[in-house]
Amino acid sequence: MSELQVAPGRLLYGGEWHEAKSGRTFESVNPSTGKPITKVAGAGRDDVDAAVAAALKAFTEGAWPKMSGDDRAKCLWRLGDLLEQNKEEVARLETLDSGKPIRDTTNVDVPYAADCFRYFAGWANKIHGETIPVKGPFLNYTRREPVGVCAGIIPWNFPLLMATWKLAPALAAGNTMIVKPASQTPLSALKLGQLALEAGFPPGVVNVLTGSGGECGMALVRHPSVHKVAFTGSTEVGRTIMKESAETLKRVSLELGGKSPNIVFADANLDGAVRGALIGIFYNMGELCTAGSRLLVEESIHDALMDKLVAGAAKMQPGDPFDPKTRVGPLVSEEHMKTVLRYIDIGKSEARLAAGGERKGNQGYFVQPTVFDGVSNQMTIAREEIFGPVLAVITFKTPEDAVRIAADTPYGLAAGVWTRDVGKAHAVAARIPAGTVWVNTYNVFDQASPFGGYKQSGFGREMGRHAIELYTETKSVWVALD
Ligand code: TAP
Repeated sequence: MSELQVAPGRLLYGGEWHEAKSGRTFESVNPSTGKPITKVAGAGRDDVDAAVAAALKAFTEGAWPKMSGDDRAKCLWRLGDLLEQNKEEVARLETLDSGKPIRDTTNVDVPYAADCFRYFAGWANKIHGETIPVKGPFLNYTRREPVGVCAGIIPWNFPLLMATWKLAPALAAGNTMIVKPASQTPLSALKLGQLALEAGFPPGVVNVLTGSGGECGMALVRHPSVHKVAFTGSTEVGRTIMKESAETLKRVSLELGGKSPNIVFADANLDGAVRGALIGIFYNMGELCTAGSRLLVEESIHDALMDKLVAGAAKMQPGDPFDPKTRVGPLVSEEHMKTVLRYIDIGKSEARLAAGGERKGNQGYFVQPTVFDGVSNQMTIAREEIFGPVLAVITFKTPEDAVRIAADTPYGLAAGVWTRDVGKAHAVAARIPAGTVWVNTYNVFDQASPFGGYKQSGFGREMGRHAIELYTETKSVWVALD
């Protein structure tokens, strides 16, 4: 892997690479083998102070927020192009660090990230306010201005893409940002920082700090000169971030966990629904906030669907993520694998194991695609986010029943509805409290379409014009006309 140059061991801020002030480093581990890949710097509070100072200087004194939207757009577009030009290297890095299959990092993560930078390049010169017809001899208009220094705190399941979803709109709107990747998967963010320098972003505009959530992440959240925190990760950490941000009243957006219902009605195209159920839960090893982890099946088609589902799950055995044919790789870490296996044990005691249920091999963190049947919505495996390849099948009798079970969760990130009845599809989609509802499909995304959660899945919408709103403030200007 010598040709994978990722500036390991260093932090990016103020346009330069720095050692951690404490000299601390930590290892990033290859989840396919359990062996270390490289060491990266462990940023502490002093490093956060230095990076925030650089980002603040770039925001208050630098060219970036004052630059024309056209010029900002050119930088964003160049970064998209550079990602595309370096697609193979970035995809390999992401696969090595996270265990995501190379076919996904090559065909989804990197191209989607490139597209996202280009999409938001298109917004950079279209961010404007309104003229408002107020009473009296006044001209009143609004301006949409960047928020300031933003911190993007990133999970390990889509390391490059989640960093991009935050950076692209923040930069388009004229903010500066510090990205903190997850400790398990720091490498693609470092690569992104390197490409951002090459794309010509001024010093201090794009900064990357590797370090632990408890220390580096928390220092960013508490820092008085960080004006906004954009977080994707667990609901538990999201709650902590919200509490800690209250002290400095930061703008906060949270994309959190899910326990998404995927509802199959008896009139659905059964093969399509089974494909959707398999992709819904096993894509990205189930390490997906939108994972369709509760499969709600109308009672009359249960047996027919289960036969196909179990056969499909058996075909999705995990394997070497660098093999282009592999669709399911290892889980991200030993700790996470143990958590998932613990949930599988709980499932075995609560419900009927229909497929999988074991670790695969004893090297790397591979877990078989697992299906539990006869699940009730009150069981632990139906209530808690497992974030792994574990599906809970629950039956229902009527559409009312389906909607009630679907909504009976603290989460509200996504849902799927499978039916040939167009009226039922729209009615059910309207009644499910979730930020995204897919009808006769699952896990499709586009940078133009807003994404985010209801309830304990968070708030704020990433992507589309909604993301520009997340990264701008509205100023109202009054001008006396007499
Ligand atoms: P978390 O453990 O929540 O970690 C996410 C990020 O927060 C990491 O960078 C982590 O750093 C950092 N962090 C941890 N504690 C922190 C603290 N006290 N203050 C500031 N930052 C802190 O989540 P994860 O395990 O990486 O990701 C899985 C979770 O993310 C799942 O719940 C999943 O549903 C959710 N997720 C949601 C979405 C959307 S869009 N809603 C998308 C992807 C994932 P360290 O790595 O150093 O701990």
